[in-house]
Amino acid sequence: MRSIRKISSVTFFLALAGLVCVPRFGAARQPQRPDLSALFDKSEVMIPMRDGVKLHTEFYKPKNAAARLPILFSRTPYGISSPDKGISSMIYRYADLVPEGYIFAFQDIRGRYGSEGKFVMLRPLHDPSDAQGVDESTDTYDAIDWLVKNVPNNNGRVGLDGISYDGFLVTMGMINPHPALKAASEQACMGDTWLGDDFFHNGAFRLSYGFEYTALLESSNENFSFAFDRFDVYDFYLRLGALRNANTKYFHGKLPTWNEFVAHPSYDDFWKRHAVAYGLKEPTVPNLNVAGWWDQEDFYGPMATYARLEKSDSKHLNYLVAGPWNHGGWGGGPGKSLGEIPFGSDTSVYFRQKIEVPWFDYWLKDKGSLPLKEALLFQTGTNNWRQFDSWPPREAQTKNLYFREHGRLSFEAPQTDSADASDTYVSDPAHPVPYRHRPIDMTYPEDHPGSWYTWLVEDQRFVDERPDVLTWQTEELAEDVTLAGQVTAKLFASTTGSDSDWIVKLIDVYPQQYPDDWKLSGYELMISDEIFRGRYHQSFEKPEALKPGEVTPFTIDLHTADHVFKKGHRIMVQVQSTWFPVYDRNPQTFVPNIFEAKESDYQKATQRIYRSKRFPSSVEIMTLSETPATAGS
Ligand code: PG9
Repeated sequence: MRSIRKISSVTFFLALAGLVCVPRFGAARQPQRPDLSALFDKSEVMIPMRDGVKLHTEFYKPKNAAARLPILFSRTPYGISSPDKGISSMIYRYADLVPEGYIFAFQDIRGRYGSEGKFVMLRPLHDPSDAQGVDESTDTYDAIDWLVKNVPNNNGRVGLDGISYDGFLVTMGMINPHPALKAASEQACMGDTWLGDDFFHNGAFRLSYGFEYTALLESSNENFSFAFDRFDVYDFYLRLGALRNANTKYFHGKLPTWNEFVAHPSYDDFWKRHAVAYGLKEPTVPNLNVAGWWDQEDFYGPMATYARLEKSDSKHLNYLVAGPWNHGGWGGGPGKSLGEIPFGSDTSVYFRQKIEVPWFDYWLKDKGSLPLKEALLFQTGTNNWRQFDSWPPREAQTKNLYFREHGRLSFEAPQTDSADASDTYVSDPAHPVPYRHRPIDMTYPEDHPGSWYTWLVEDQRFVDERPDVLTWQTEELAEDVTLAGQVTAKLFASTTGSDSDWIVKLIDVYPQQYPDDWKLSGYELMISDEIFRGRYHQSFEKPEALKPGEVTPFTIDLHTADHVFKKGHRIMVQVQSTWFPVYDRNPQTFVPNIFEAKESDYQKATQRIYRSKRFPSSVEIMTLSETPATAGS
């Protein structure tokens, strides 16, 4: 395929582990790190699966280990081997576990890098009536079976750990698990790529992510990077025009996942079978779900997986940690800040040393005690770790922040029904609102630190002045407001078009004078956010046109948050209809399939957000007056 070039896989893990400044798939600057190779004996094997396909695996045994040791196992599509054939860089992700005494095993999944077989993106579970069927669950089972039988001096216990795609593989490994699997930690697994993770959110297509990630994984059996003809991809995607041009101009029908996007724009069985909820009915092994509050890729997944398993967690196997991180930010580096936002302590080090190490030591080595009771969350705004018995907290109260006249946001509902109790803007697909400030570089740049990793904490002032972004905000708060739990937008809106996107952002506005950190003066920090594609207001399965001019209620899940809006700050809500190019542009004219829309379908529309007694648009938040116990720092 033209327009793509091959790049090294090794940076993915280094970047995830915060060991290099150029993240994910870019060319690595050599990290400063201890050389762990002298500590291990490396073995490289091809492990046969039940259908005869062999998967490339490396395992690392500590030299001269006196006791039998557990195996920490991680599977990945991103390539396990170092280019120099030395020690796998994946081991540096687990540097804090090394002194504890673990055997580390890493595996290339089916069809990727050194493994045989065919790669299938987020391969769903096989049809149970097919006795020969394979999937990531059976592959994990077969690999664990081989490892416990063949790796010398193992203690018969295996832990599974992984972030993102590797976290999805952990979750699949928990379905019909091997008896030797004694502990798992799914971290930022994608729970549902149509409802809330990488590819779609509430039916809105993640254009730049879907485009670049599909090219990355499906152009070859190794990572490839789409070669853009310009730095600012906002401009690239705008020139791409209608979505159907992606295949016409670039992919030519050769990328299976892109073709699936086109074939399955709505929430049909294809997406449901890919969602982890499909196969994961109850907890099977102790599992630590890990999420980052500002994860730009997979925040929905770990929170939904935790919530789902919690419903049947009678044996107390299901746990949750959420911290102030971007995607995988806990896996390396200190985690002392994200973008401009400081957290007062090394939150990622705390996670690795005080939570992850004790977690695996407890289950795999009978050592110590569990580092958390149920849910351990980092409260942003106050920068504290806090323990919860349940998440969301049962004792939280619901309050609504109502959109009011003159851009005010208030806990008091509107009392009148005047005809003009609404605010309006024109949404123009030809001039979409950028989701981060321009120039917008590609998702995983190779040669410079990209801004994808921190866009969720960018100062939202960069769109404040746009006429197509509406803003409501409170007065300066007279006392702290503790948000703990669910955030839900309840919009009453109309459009002159017949389809529309609604984006809602809940923002913490810092005081205009902020001597603690002057560069944060007046900063607008997003706490919760989400998009909703209007055509799905009745059903995610069956899209329906909106009736032009008709007031329609939209309920948008903005997920959970644990945040204190401090005294002297303000709470702000913004609403807009484009967030480009991370999301494609809604044509604003209803068409059966947006992937097949024509250029002429993309039309301006006038949007109206109501704020009357009858149509009281608001953001509902869960608040706490009591502060649960602080856990540490
Ligand atoms: N978020 C990545 C992903 C994208 C799409 C599917 C699966 C995973 C990742 O970081 O692995």
